[in-house]
Amino acid sequence: EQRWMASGVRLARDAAAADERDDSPQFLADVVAGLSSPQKTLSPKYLYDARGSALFEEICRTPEYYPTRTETALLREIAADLSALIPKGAALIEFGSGASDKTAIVLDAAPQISTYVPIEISHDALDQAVARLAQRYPSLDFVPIAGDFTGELRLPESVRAKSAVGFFPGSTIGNLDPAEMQQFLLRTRVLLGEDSVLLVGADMLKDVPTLLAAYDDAAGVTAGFNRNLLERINRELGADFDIQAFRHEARWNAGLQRMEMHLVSLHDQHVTLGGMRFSFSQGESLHTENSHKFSTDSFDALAARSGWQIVQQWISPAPQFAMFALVP
Ligand code: AVJ
Repeated sequence: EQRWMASGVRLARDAAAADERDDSPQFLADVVAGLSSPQKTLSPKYLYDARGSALFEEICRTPEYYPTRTETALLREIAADLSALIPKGAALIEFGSGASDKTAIVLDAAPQISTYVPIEISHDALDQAVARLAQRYPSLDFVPIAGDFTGELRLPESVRAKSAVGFFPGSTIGNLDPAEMQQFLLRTRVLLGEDSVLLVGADMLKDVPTLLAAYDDAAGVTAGFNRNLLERINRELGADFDIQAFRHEARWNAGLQRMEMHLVSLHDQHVTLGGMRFSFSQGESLHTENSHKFSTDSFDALAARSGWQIVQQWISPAPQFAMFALVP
């Protein structure tokens, strides 16, 4: 037990060290490209450094941010149904596992799971989650993967030999663009194989005030989470963003059925980064995240064009949040 735990944690750290070398030039290139486009934009994956991951956990505890507690309650409610879909000896592969808070609900309901494969971009979050779950599930095998779940992934042979159950909760899928959602689902079908099941949590369309409040909580935690991206750019890339000169804004985009987070410049200003100068005019925004909201029809259409079909679905009472079970 101690042996696999130690090796699992070491695996994650080795990957972390490799990633830190490789990530920084990519981060710089992505930020420069994003600040150079007419609508300035940054990838939401960069919100999740150690501080951003901690702030996201704090968002989940605000009264306004309903998705996490709604999905958690839904998972508890349907745990026996989920267990019935999971074969004996299966590997549970979680995409963007974060603190792995919801995983225990599935693991408790489905003791037939032999292996847990968390895939997470934040190395700190991954290490902490594995250490915590390893104590609670001493006979479970852990194969942590530190990395970006939208990138090219390969599973070790020991995992590929097992039935795969994909787990993608949190409506993280909603952070992707429609083309990226399709690409992720197509790749995941290849990764998990023909006999797999993929469990996807998706936040549903609802009244706009509920959505706006969820992405702009009164205590300002979401605002801090959004601004942390600028702090990270200053820290890691040596930029000189004046953090106080940007305000957090949550917007509902009705045409594209998504919540958007922006950082809006309070006045005309310049930012320097990597020897380049970027100008912001007063009121100009930097777009930092999309959270698409779904209907059963829109999710069904997404699955159909991405090589999957819905075999079962569960939807909570309002505020509606859904869990979809997909098969190839
Ligand atoms: C966990 C990424 C799905 O989009 O609702 C929370 C992130 N952003 N508040 C979401 C988030 C602002 C969250 N995801």
